[in-house]
Amino acid sequence: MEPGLLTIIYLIASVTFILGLKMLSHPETARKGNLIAAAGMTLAVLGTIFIYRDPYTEERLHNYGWIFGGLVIGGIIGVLAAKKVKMTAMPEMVSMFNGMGGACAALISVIEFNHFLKESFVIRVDDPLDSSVLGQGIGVDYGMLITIFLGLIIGSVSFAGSMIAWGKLNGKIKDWSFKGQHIVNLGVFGLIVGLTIFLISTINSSYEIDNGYLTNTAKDVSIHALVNIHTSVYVLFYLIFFLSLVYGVFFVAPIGGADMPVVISLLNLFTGVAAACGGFLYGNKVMLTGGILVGAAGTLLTILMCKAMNRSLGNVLIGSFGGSKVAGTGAREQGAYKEIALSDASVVMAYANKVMIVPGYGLAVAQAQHACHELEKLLNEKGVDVKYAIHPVAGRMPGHMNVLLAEADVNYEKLLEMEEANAEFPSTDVVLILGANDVVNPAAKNDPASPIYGMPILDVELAKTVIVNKRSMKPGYAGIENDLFFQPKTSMLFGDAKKVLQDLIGEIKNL
Ligand code: TAP
Repeated sequence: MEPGLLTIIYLIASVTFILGLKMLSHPETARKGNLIAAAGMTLAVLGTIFIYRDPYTEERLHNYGWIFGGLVIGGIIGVLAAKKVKMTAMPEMVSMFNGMGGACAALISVIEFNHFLKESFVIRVDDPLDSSVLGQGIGVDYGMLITIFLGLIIGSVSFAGSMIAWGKLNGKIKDWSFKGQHIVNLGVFGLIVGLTIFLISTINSSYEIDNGYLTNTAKDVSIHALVNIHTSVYVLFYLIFFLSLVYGVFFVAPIGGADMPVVISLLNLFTGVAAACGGFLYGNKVMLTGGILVGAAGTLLTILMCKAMNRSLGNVLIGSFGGSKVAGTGAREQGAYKEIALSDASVVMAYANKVMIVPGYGLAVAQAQHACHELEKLLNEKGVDVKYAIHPVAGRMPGHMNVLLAEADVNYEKLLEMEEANAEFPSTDVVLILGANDVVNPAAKNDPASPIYGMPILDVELAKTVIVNKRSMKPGYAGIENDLFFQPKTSMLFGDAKKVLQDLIGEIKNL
């Protein structure tokens, strides 16, 4: 049972998780929110290690060597990974860490399944020799068994899927699919569900068949020993484990690269639910709360991202958007584009009333956020009103641009969300696009054959002049050409974003 102190600790930890999540929704409070939630988690972990008692045996945890060994090794890996990771590789890391959560949940189920067979039945047998006691209170704890299987299946899918997502995001794994894959996926899923139902009923019948046997035999015979006769129980259990891993791979492998953020957020949801199963198994309220919060946050984020791209979740999972196939405008003849010299670009901006900067993935690659802020300040000194138009999926993770610009101390008030920015473009003199591509691609509005058709975009072409900075005419993440670059209003300013911004700053200073 949980002593009162532990209940209070868990309550405090749960409150810090909720507070932390709330604070993460604003760049100014995000760091603090993260620290508060981490402090709450530390408190919950220490409380569990030193105060928690097993609900059946009333024993405290005792494997301190293993526990602290794991904590230290995991802590060191976590700190090093967090320090080393580049901002552009954050989605990969999120995916990897999410996968580890899924693996933990699956392993908890593996361990608890063994405990279940060994202990859960026996605990309920008061006296195997007294036939009057047998049959009363003995039986299969279905709630626990179903939770174990849910944790196993969801955790394994989340682990395997996250590993594939990780490989895709860092370019090590290519999109992979075969004809009829969705049918095969459905088949594997059906098999997992069927085997699980069969196994649960097998465990139940093992007990019932052996019930009479138990009544007539020696007192040392435990149900575990009887269930153990059926090694097929274990074989089936590990088969379900294996098939769930296969399903995780098959589920994520065909999904296009540009849809990975939605998939990662969906896998996050899975890990949350799998962790909540662990909390349920251990009767651990803080684990349950943490899992539910992760699951809820993952659900909301998945819905929000689908909305930002104007697509249904089904379409994301089956549509293969952003995959290796280049469709739509990619095949069309684009005509000519024009370039603008640095000096001309600096004059156009310095004498504008209003400049809107559109940051994209390239800004993060170039680490040009500080130079960008410097340009903004310089233009402000010249009386130019400068704002930023933030597309919800610009970059490679939700909030990527917000985090990047917050790092350079850009005033949060200057960041306009897509709808606000779109309302301001008609009154904007110059749009400066810094390493963005898909999020300003008009094909999303006017080319039904395009894989990004239907995704809301920043309507930059409504402004008077559009300057696009990128290094070449190569496509962006979705792998498709961009009509915007060939429009009469648009001029290309080629080069690495940081270098171009520094040069622009130099030019404007000399005006
Ligand atoms: P992208 O469409 O990927 O375009 C980025 C552009 O930056 C590229 O065309 C590239 O052109 C340019 N670039 C790269 N390095 C540069 C550098 N050093 N200096 C200047 N430019 C550079 O980016 P976006 O417009 O931000 O759109 C994001 C895309 O990623 C969407 O398709 C979205 O669905 C997807 N996605 C989003 C997320 C989230 S949640 N944000 C996660 C994963 C994927 P050059 O090579 O010619 O320089």
